[in-house]
Amino acid sequence: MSRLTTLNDFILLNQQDFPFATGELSSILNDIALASKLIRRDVRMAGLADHILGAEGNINVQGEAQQKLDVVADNAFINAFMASGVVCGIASEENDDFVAFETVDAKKGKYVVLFDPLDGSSNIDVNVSIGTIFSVYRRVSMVGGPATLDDMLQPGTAQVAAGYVLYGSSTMLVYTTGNGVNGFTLDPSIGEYCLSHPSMNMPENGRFYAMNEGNINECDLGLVEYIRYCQSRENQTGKPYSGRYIGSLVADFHRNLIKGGIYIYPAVEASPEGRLRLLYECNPLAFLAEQAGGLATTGKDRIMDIVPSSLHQRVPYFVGSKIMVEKAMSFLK
Ligand code: FBP
Repeated sequence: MSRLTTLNDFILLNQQDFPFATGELSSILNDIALASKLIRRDVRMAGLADHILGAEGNINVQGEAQQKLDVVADNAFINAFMASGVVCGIASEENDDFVAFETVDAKKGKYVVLFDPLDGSSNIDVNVSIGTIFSVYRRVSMVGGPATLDDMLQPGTAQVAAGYVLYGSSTMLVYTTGNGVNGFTLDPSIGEYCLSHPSMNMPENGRFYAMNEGNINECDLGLVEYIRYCQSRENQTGKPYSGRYIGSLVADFHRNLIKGGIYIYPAVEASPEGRLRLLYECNPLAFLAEQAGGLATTGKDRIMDIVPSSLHQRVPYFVGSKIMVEKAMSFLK
């Protein structure tokens, strides 16, 4: 039987691929793995432990009712990064402002991490797959000083690593450092993430489309036409595509990464700029999509070229198989 490749093995084996290889990025990836194991433990206990299910009682900067698990997950990641000594600051969906870590060690950190600690919050209480999304940048501010807003507001093209954790029937960590995309499955019996999906490639075309069609009457006419095309026999399969919308971006993205497909969250009346957040939802998955041969756009522009203007800015999002995203954009044109 071939030897299992653990996440740590893989990181060390591939460290030389990373231009600034000093082991610091490796420790950030290991911190993410550790925090995700703590969250997985709570996710699995969700129905049995009072401190996990339901609303926390606060409204976050997004105007959404914070779920207890949102806060548990947020704290798990902040604690992991604060203790690392290589991360000088973070920004997350659950915090109004970015957080610059105060300790002397942390200020020496060369990286910032932006993350959505718990994606798919509306699915927590109904036992549907949820996830964590993360994006890592080298700071642009002076090492030794506090992290700044400029460190957070970098275009997606400046990401040095990005990925997600999917808490589903199994727990998976999928990430890129700009040298392809690899997936690791957590083996609970040994508590290790093991390489299960090496060199992931998103099929160029697919037959799954994911969109909240409850918004269809508020969409751009071109998009309505594209959804009709997906439901027609005109597409490359000669059969209607299958609609698959889990309502957890990470889970929908993961399916499309493996089987091919498109995920769409357009600008709608309720969210004129779109619903999804550029910095810690769209940019990290765009980096993965492009590294796996897919595309990520606003319907017009490449997501990773956008120069961010605010921490929680939203954008319309079209991500998935190259041919499907190009087709959707042709309808929007
Ligand atoms: P959260 O990070 O707050 O969960 O928001 C993102 C998200 O839940 C995505 O995971 C999902 O695809 C989308 O919003 C669902 O939105 P809607 O309920 O409007 O379809």
